[in-house]
Amino acid sequence: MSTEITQVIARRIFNSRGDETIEVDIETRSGFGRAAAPAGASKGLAEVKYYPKDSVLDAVRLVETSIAHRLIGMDASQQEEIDALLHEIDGTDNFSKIGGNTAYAVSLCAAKATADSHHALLFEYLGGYLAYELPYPLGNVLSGGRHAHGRAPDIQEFLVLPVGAESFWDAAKANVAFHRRVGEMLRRTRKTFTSGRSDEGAWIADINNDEAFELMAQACREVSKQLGFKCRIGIDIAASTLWDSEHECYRYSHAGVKKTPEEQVEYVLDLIERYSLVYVEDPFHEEDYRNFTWLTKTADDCLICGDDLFATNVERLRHGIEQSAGNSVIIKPNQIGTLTDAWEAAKTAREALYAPIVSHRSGDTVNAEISHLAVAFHCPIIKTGVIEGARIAKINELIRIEDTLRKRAKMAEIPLRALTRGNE
Ligand code: 2PG
Ligand code: MG
Repeated sequence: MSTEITQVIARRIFNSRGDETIEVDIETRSGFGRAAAPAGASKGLAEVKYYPKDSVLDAVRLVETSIAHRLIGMDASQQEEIDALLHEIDGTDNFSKIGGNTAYAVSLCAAKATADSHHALLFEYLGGYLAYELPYPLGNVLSGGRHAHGRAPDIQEFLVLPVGAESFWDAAKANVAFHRRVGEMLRRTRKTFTSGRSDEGAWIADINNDEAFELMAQACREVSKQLGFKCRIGIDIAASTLWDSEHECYRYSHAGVKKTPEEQVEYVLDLIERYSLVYVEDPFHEEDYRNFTWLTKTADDCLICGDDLFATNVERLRHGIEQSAGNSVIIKPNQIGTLTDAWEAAKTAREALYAPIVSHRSGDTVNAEISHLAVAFHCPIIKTGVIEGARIAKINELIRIEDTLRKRAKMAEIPLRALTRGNE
């Protein structure tokens, strides 16, 4: 069995939004890997640059002219060496020369080719025998903000987390039931509702934030009762997309209001209390570590998660950890470029008792590597959609992983006191 790289090919394909993205194939003497990169719509400023001159074609050519020949002959299992080489060829600190998505596709592809060479699944190869915990799926139910067009809530995502589920299958089923229930409620109560859905498969409706919370709360009560275990609600405010840096305020354009940073803090805290939110992502803009710290301390039974804040960047994460800003972090490998960098961020988070949460992107592919990363990186939660092809692919892959693990499979523990006190 040999993991020596014999061929590297890159091409353009389309992501779930119909945008071009890069796909890479790597052949080793004993195996084959294929990986493609996703793309965000609400991107953090600290994310790496996706492509050289924003051109996927340029990225493909770069792989052919400057990367492939350097990889051929290397050992695909030497992940750190491969990722260091990508950094060396690029030479910038944000992958602006070769593109972070180019790096990600190559890096992930090397891991997949190695796993295949060993006849192992990706999570087994990366995580070994000790990777047997399944993450809870954090599912997107209602879309707003930059993920919707026209009239929709200002908050980007209204999410469900089936915290009481005892298996991944039950958790995934709960999210589908929840999503369906919200759809039925919208159809019953809103004449203008067309059953439209966002890129992530979440409903888009002409409702405001308050109405969205009420719908979510009602669905939460009903579905928890129907299933006999607890579901909880979360949100991704994606506050950087609401932030007006010139006037230093958050603009809720649908609601027609603006909030000062102090009002935003009060608003978020009130939402957490009123709807017993279990998860709040990016409640403040991406440079506001100070308010993240305050909220984390005050709402100590809620996951306060940094996505744009940390951008899967270990230095930003360490800066946050020093100030106890947040208690969880979104891990989107293409925000940082390589598997080694993403793993470093997840490991740093775990060591600081922050929950690492692997996440999809709004423009994604039907590939399901993040499902494997969630298990291999010991993430208690995976963030993805409830339905829609690219999301279901990730959910179904976790169902397969649970099946493969059989009796060893176990749900991961969500690090919140309120949850360890039992299934309230
Ligand atoms: C987010 C993500 C995924 P995008 O903000 O968390 O839901 O969105 O991929 O558009 O950055
Ligand atoms: Mg986000």
